[in-house]
Amino acid sequence: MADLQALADAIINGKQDDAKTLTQAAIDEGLAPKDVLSQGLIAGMDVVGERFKNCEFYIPEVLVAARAMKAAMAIVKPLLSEADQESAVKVAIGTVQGDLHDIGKNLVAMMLEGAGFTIVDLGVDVAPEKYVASVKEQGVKVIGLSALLTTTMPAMKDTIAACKEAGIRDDVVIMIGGAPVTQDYADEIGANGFAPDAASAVDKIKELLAA
Ligand code: B1M
Repeated sequence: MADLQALADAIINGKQDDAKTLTQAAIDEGLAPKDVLSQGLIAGMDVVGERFKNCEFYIPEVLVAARAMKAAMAIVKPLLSEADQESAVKVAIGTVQGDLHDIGKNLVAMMLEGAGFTIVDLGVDVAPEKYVASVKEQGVKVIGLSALLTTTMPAMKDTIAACKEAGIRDDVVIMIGGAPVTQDYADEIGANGFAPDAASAVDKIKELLAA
């Protein structure tokens, strides 16, 4: 019988081959792909996020877990119905204009993907208009802004201003983060939320979407 707990454990322990084998076995046994995703893969990444938040896991453990998740996702994703795929909230994430740091941004993107969100990765040095276009053209519901330089933090404010100017500010949740960023800064520039690390970013976005 398909063992979704073993699949979750394979994700937690970053065992890529086991994750792929157990995912394929569950699918071959006739389990619904969305159950394999939610009760196996996402359940595993939830534990990874929790351990990262509690400092029981560090960045390397998160990266290998995310890699295992990605490998297993490649099996499940094509099998998800269109309805399942469309119901996943789209998050556009990028490092703001002028800033090339992407390690933290990628970690946040991986954790969000692990939590079941669909990620539109806009990359680094992202101009405000690109975020706006992702909302208008790709149905993005959450914008995630990452900045690692004090000199590029104002680009977060500019992006929020661009969203207002384009008339889409009320249609999106805007999340910010990065080493120099604080909750006070989020309040000051009118972002919806701030998170200090990747695992908290997942919790915060869920909280903001539920509000
Ligand atoms: Co740069 N750099 N760097 N750098 N770099 C810092 C940030 C710096 C603090 C180093 C220092 O001086 N001590 C300093 C900034 C000073 C400041 O502004 N106060 C600095 C500088 C000055 C520069 C340059 C200007 C150096 C130069 O050229 N003179 C230059 C700028 C280039 C540019 O961006 N235009 C530069 C370049 C680089 C490299 C290219 C060499 C490289 C980046 C490689 C890459 O990212 N692909 C680099 C690196 C690696 C660093 C340090 C060493 C590490 C950053 C990192 O990846 N941390 C950094 C010093 C340090 O932090 N010790 C430094 C690990 C990562 C997992 O953490 O990104 O904070 P972090 O992400 C966390 C959280 O912040 C949060 O979750 C993540 C995971 O838990 N988070 C979010 C991040 N984004 C989030 C978004 C969210 C929510 C949470 O919601 C959307």
